[in-house]
Amino acid sequence: MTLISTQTPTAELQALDAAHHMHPFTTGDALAKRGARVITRAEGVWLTDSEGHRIIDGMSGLWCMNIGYGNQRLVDAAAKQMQELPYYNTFFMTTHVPAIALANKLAEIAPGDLNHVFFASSGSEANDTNLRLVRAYWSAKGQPERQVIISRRNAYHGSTMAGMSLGGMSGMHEQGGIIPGIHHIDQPHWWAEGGDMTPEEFGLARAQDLEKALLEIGPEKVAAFIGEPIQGAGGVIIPPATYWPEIQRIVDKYGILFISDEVICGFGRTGNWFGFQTMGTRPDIITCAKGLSSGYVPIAASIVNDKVADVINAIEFNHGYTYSGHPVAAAVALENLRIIEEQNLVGRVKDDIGPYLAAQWATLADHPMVGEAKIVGLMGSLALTPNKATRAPFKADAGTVGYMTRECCFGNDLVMRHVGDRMIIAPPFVISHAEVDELIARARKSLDQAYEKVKAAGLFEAA
Ligand code: PXG
Repeated sequence: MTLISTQTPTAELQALDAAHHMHPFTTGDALAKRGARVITRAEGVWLTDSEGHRIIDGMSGLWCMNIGYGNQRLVDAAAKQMQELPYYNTFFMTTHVPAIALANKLAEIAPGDLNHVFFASSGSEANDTNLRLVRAYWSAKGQPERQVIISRRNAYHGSTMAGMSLGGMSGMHEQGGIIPGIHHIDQPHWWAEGGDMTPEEFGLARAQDLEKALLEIGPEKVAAFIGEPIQGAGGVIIPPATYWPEIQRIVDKYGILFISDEVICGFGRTGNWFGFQTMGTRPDIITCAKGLSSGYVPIAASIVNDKVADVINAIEFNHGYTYSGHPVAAAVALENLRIIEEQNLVGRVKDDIGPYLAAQWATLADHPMVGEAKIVGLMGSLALTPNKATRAPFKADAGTVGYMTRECCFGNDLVMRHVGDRMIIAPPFVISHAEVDELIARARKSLDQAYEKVKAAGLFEAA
């Protein structure tokens, strides 16, 4: 076996990667031909690849690297915990200090009576837990027929069977189908689906789809509603202001449980500790992952309110993972939360770097290919269109122009993703003003290059 290291030439690393490594959400054959970009180091908001390029990470890895790369305190917290107690479980009447400390910290940070924490290792797992929790809750309350979870099309809740089924990604559903008892309603995506309605009218109408679905299914069969405060993987879709208050009204009226999936929005991304605080809702359960540890180690959590915990704690909930509350992961997450508090990073997103990025991001709206530039906290999106007035899609398969734009970003050493024909960013909270300027300059350059290519290919036309 070849000795593989960061000294190995890029082409060789790429060939070895293609030979044995299967990538998520990737056509393996196509990637093998092109060769994957090999990331070797990172510091702050900067990635370095095996060819020495310095890349600005406008996506915080996968929406998780909130405190920035290279934080020694997290390294030390992991090393210390590994020496003291690298592993023990929390089954069979045992516990350990990192799990106790992190659960207490989360109960302190989460507002109201969101006081009880069930640990997992990924957002998908935590949503699996949530699905089992809400069904166990109703069953324990003598209403086992309450099985259905209502979610939204184009939502993302994970990639396990339950996470994928809760999510509303048709491309995932097509590969093997979904589990029973999940019902999807339409999303509050005004730009693409709002037609002639005002955003406010549309937001209200899409929220009222929840009530329609409840009445169609029968409210006595519905266990819960799940939603991301702002859809992330769906394209940073910021709902109209009328949407969430109406959802909360309906959830309250029918007494179903409400799960806020905070995997992306949680821990400061929207300028508050949780996205539901930015949207003004009152969930019973929240899903946390990613920013909980800033991605340094895998850890996730379901935080549930007193109402849910009172019922679940009275039964044996037959559920749990080997790594629920893993001590090393919990110690790292705790240190991450301390850093967020000490450096006031949530306040920084709300009052300093968030507004600064928002002002720069808004300048991109004058680009000929950008229909709107929207942002909340540090998650933003650009809607690409050949006609700003009609919000028309391009005369090409959906995502063609987005992909062409992403390729230009890639060439300019900027990680700015595309979802269909939307461009999205979610940079680390520690990004400086100068780094925001650099990000915006690279984004504009990439948009300019893409615009020329799109015109040259005859695609700058409404479908
Ligand atoms: N809920 C939400 C809202 C997410 O964004 C998950 C659950 C699942 O978490 P895990 O840790 O199981 O991946 C996510 C994950 C993308 C992308 O392309 C987004 C996610 C994951 C992978 C890719 O934007 N979000």
